Amino acid sequence: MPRTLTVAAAQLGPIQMAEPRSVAVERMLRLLERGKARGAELVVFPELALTTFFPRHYYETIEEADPWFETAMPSNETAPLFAAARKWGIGFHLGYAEIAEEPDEAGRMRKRRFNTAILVGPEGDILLKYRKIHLPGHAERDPRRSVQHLEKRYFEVGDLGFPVIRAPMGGLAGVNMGMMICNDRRWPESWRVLGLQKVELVMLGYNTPSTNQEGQGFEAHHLRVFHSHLSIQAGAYQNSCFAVATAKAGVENGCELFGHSIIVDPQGEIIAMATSWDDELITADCNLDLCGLGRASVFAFEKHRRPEHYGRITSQVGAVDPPVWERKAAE
Ligand code: CDT
Repeated sequence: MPRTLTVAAAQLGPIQMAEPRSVAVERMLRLLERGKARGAELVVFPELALTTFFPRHYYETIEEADPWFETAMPSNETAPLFAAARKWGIGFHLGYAEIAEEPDEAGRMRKRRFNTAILVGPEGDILLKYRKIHLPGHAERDPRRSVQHLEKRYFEVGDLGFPVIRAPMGGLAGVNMGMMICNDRRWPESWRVLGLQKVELVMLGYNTPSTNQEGQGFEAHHLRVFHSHLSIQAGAYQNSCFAVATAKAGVENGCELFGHSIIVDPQGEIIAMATSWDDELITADCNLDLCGLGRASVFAFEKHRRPEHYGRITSQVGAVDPPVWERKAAE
């Protein structure tokens, strides 16, 4: 019997600033119901799924942005998602902005803000939490940009690493599941840390502008989606896992985000893709045994990895100049 899990990417169309969480949750419940009808056992919602992508808006004090954050999970507003998961026996992945009253690295209790995702099991338990590590953008208002990307202002770097959990999902007794969020997908380090924990299914949500907002050189529009897919397909292939990558798409208060949510198999092939930039559910039956092929051959880590030569990856952040070649004096 193959170990098959039916997964869904529940892409969301735009959420405008004025739209309350209850509207987003109502739309997500409809997608969950559609997922149930199509046999999905695990539904993946996007990054910051409950609100507009607020880091594009500048607030002088960070506290002014607090209304975009959740202080509890579940909350009154999100409880219906947990109830639906229990009623239909479906797991789900949800991205949201989190405020936690927690000790920091120095042991000081304070309000901490993260770009977070959780994995909820079919009985409504939170099985896994991840806090985004690769925060893109900038911390101060950038007058050169027409649209801001202030994730470095509103969020701290995640402190939970890239965790993987083995838990029952759908009809399977144990599935190795891990998460990353949006920009993390562009960094092979994120994938490898999950791969080193035998991840079988990576879930990720994203909010990606469909044009380059930085205005530092030309980037053709089609490359935006290409780079997203390239990163996800490479990550899945090189770590022999499935990936479900779900967008928030469409025009939010004049700012366009691309869709093209995908489900990718361990060969790196796209096995389902969204075609709209609106609420849309795509599904795929994932035979998790397919993760075994790469792991037993080209990506048998235990046989082929050479960590003694990878020191720079963890000891160095920026790139350094190589030595300059010089002709050796004739002997
Ligand atoms: N949300 C998020 O992380 N977005 C970034 C935009 C960066 S622009 C290349 C992303 O990597 O998609």
